[in-house]
Amino acid sequence: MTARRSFKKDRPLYLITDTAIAGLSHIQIVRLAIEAGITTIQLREEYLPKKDIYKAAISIREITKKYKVTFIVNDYLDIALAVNADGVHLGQQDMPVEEARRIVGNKKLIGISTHNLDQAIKAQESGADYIGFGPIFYTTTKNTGHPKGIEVLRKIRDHIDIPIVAIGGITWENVKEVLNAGAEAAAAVSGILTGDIQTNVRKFMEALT
Ligand code: 3NM
Repeated sequence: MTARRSFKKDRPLYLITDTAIAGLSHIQIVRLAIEAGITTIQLREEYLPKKDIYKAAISIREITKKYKVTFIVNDYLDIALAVNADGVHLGQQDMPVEEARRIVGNKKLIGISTHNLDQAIKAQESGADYIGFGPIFYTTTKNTGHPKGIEVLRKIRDHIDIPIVAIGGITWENVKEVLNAGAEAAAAVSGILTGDIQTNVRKFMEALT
């Protein structure tokens, strides 16, 4: 039995923060999303100095702990450890999962972004707790290649056992489709952060019930 926290089976929605899209700070985004019922949050920040990312992570840890929301830090394993986040999310260009595991041990989640079947299989073999897989649909938020679509998601599901977090162009209108195709959770940036965050989270939640 592992102490690592997995995705909530009930309404598994994974928000990735983006201050430019939201026009709000990370902590403002997180507060609104938690009030509306989000279950997992990833702090993703590509531009701020690390000390500011660390400060944001401290505040997010405080509030996610209070509301029992899973908190994952993108890219920065040291920040995830320093603030005692629930996990870290790595990219294909980051340190290998095995090395991250050696550092964080078994009590933290390690997720890794994947974009094809080979990467997904390798992620599982390397001991990742979950994969991000995408982009499922068209997205302008990050360039991670052409959309893979639902059929490829099903294929990935058939080949691996660890949880899949589907990502890329996911909205409250198509979220059910990706969960029906075998993803354990859906991750969204613009689908939650464009417009009214709380209305969007609630629409996602309704779609997932
Ligand atoms: N990773 P939106 S797609 C951060 O394919 C990220 O691994 C992706 O943003 C991947 O929900 C993506 O606005 C951006 O489409 C997702």
